Amino acid sequence: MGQERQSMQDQAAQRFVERIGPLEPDSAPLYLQLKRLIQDAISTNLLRAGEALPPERDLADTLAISRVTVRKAFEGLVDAGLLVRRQGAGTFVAERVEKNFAAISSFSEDMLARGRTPRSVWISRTEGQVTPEEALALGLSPGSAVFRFTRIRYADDISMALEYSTIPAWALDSAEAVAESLYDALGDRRPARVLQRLRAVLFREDQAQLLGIEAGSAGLEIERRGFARDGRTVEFTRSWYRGDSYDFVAELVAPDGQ
Ligand code: 16G
Repeated sequence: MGQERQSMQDQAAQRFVERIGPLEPDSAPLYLQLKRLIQDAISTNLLRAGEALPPERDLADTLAISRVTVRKAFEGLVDAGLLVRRQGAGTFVAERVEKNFAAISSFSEDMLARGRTPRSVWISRTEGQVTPEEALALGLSPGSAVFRFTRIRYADDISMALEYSTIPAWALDSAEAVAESLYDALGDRRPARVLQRLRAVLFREDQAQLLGIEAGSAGLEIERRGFARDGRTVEFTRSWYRGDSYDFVAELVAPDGQ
């Protein structure tokens, strides 16, 4: 490799290190520190989706650490879905999933539309009686029967969200009726109109463990109340989306006459 090209690559690695910030030699293991620095830079959009990372060797030289340490940090971030490797081309910041807020869609539909495979791990699937909070959200009388579903949602093998859903018993034949997609199981009772509330959240330890992310990571909680075509409330779901993987996009139009 020509000296000139090598020095340009060193400069690129140097600029990268200036952006993500320094390692601290005497604190946590270096690969964990590097992983955290890159992760923070992705969460805050300092590193953009699709951006190339410097080659492992250049980054190792610039940081004066071993290449194995850099590789370990990169591998952790590839496993977490934040970086992708492309054969022969290098390592890149993964594209974030853009969720359109102008249309009602299900998690499965969102993922399939992007060529990803939706998958869920069930935490619980139960039948019970409404809690006071659910009764208010679903407009049900005390004592009404509901189904509750708690799932970890994945795109391919990357964890994306935790979802806690409560569905009134009239809307489904049984809890087992929900296989992969709740909206498929609801069929023509799936929401035709929804009300949503968004809130910034930090993942608790137990939730972070389920998603394989660090406790305290930033996320977005979306509370959805869904109404069937006949006007009845058919869904009360709290979705906790990973803040480092999702962008929420909405098209807004000015009111008439402006
Ligand atoms: C989405 C919905 C959630 C719904 C789920 C159904 C948002 C914010 N949340 O995650 O309310 O229960 O899709 O997905 O859009 P499924 O049909 O794949 O189970």
